[in-house]
Amino acid sequence: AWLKHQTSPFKDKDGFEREVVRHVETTLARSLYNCDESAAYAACALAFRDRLILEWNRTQQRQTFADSKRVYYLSLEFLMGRALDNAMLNVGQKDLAKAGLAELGFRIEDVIQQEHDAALGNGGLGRLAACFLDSLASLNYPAWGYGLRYRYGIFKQEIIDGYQVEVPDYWLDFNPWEFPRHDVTVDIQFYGHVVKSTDESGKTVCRWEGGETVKAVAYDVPIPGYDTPTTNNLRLWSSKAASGEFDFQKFNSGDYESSVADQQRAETISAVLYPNDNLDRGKELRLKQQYFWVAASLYDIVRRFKKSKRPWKEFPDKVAIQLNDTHPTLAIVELQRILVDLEGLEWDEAWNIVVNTFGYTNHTVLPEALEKWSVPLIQHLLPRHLQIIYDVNLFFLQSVERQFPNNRDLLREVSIIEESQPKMVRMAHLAIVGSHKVNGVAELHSDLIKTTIFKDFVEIFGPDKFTNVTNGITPRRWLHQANPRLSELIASKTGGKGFLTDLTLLSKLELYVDDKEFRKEWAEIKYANKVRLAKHIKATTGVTVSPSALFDVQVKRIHEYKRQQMNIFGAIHRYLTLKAMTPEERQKQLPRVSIFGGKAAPGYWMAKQIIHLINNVGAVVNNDKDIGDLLKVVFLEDYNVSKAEMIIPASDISEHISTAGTEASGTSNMKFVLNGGLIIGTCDGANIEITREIGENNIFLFGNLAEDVEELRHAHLYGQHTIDADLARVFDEIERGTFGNPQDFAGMVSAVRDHGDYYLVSDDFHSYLETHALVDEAYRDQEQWLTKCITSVARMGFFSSDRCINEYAEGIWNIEPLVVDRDK
Ligand code: DL6
Repeated sequence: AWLKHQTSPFKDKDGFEREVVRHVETTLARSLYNCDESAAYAACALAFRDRLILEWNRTQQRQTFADSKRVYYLSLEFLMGRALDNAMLNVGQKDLAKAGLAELGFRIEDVIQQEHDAALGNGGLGRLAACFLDSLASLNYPAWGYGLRYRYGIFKQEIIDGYQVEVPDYWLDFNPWEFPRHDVTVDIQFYGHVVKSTDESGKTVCRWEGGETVKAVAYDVPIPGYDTPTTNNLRLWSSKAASGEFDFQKFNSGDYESSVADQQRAETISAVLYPNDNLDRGKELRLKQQYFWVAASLYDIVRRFKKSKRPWKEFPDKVAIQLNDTHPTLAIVELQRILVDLEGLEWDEAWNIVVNTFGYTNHTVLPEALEKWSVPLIQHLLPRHLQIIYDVNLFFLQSVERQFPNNRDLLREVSIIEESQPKMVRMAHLAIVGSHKVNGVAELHSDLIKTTIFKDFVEIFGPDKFTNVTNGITPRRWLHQANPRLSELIASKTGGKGFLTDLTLLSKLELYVDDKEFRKEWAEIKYANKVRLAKHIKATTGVTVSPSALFDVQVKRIHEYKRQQMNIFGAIHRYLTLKAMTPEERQKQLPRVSIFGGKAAPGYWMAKQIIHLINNVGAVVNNDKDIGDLLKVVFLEDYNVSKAEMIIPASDISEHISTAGTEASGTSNMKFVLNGGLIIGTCDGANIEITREIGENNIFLFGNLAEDVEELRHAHLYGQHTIDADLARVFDEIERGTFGNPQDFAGMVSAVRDHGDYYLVSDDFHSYLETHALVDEAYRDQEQWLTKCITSVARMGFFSSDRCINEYAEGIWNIEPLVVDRDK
């Protein structure tokens, strides 16, 4: 609807081409005769960027004049992927660009492929933040994202001789999507000491002095909404030495190395993304990153608020800040410091403002991922913040004591400070105490946090402070962009592209589930997507796979709790079963391709073993003449957002098989179903709500329930457990050396067999195999399978990140969209 009022699109194909040529010849200083695909990408991106800038500026002006409440989404990770395709689709001009590029001699697909992924995140948490930015803009909410501009995003993964090798991801050599704001800088202080004094009225005043200063420089990235002029801002901070480029005095005296040392030390802060997913390592540089980023962001937010000249008590009426996990929790302390130390508010008045401003999203119950920082480290780096944390804790514990007198156990449990050696600051506790709402990311997860890790806080604050917002995904990227033909087919049956902004319209597809032509086209699209993936597999791994085989996909970070080990043990079991068959029996089996992808954190030894085993199994199985097409095992290198856009639409069945109660939500499960693939999964995270929406008949659930996990683990510890017989066969084969040196996999095997099987692989293995047998059986009936796929897509309306953002807006942020009326 907006397009007809749009003021900044290309008028026509010729207008677009003229802009591309202009950028090639002037901005890039190249002639059209040596314009390759990478130059065509650069020029095309610059041409679209020029258009975005106009709407971006107008959006910021509009939001400022309207003086409406804004939400600020603080996330240490934004896993954005590529921007050009998204920008073209969101402004509704991809077809025009395709035609224009074709006239200039380029295929749009090849041009799009030139772009480097913006990979400033590890996995689900960072990608969720990116989906949220898309929904916030598409729904016209006044919103800013704040993050760090890492010079190196998540590493690139190469597989060499079956092992993961990490390569740095320098993604900034050409990035047309960011705008350095050299005029928007903030000095960030570290170390130093606190000076106490008394003012004229006798009040104690604290001042943080000394230490060192680092400069934060803003880089802005436009976030275009879909079919709306709203273009929001993602502000990423980069660190620089506060004192300028380098120390001239040292340079002049010949001390060249130390003349640049300050500069290098400062730049280290935003140099690299920590490559851990669901793991807290407690490194000083990470804490520096966190404070650097939240301090710069808060300075910026406060500066914007102060321009309005409103009284401080109105701050929460104009500002909502969402903490994406505990990484930005220091923002709570920083705002309290600003209000009390710098603005002179009384403690209670300030604290009231703070609590009403912040919301905290928890994304995990895994103990190893819950952040804690050592008190001595905070004392050293942020001395005034530590004092504030202690005061917050004191007042909190005093109130708990009043509510539950003489309960020392409770005080110890909920204290922000853990009385360990050294003492630790529990960031989740600080985030809960300093926020007005705490949410989990799927129903089971939100229930679990209320009954396990945060149960005492529910007693203290009451249940209303704790809520659930089930995650969602943007249908623009994860359907329209990733699977354009399916998107078009859906549009043709649901009355146009409206489903892209109201995903519940997918339900209309159920009317066509028996429509022959529709079904035929649906099946053709899936097949074409599989052919495309098969080509990629051949090109990158050398393995030939048949697009008619069942494509079984597990792509996500490699983690024991996600249980890729169970998947590869299952594939070994399948291989052994096939080997034991007569050729006649084999002929009756269903061909399958087991596709894996995902990165292991560089220091996660077990995850690296899993990758190695997958590759070694592939090397054996894929070259076994007895097996042929019946089983292929492939590991796709360097899984990232743009690869996901190709892999997900090609899946028949995907695996979401975490130990029950460990995966907070998962979001790729939603992406796979939305693209017409079925899933095999445990009763965990959002799988449960997906089942409720699409129906039990359309999903393959297996395994123990979250409520049984504790008892099973207990049984393992006391030796009341025998290993599953099929799994024992698999282990025997590994130990026989069939898949390479058994020593390489001894850790994986013994974790399950001898060391408590914490992730319950053995407990779930039997039902996992049985359920895969059901998958085979179901896939043989292609007509039934297709019905399941179409029905499932029709029922996925709930999982749009638009629904999710509307829930946050209403239940947590109390913000309204700023609707744009171009007719006025
Ligand atoms: O909420 C987004 C995403 C969930 O879908 C995943 O289930 C969950 O594992 C992930 N959590 C984290 C936690 N990391 N930290 N800290 O990445 O969040």
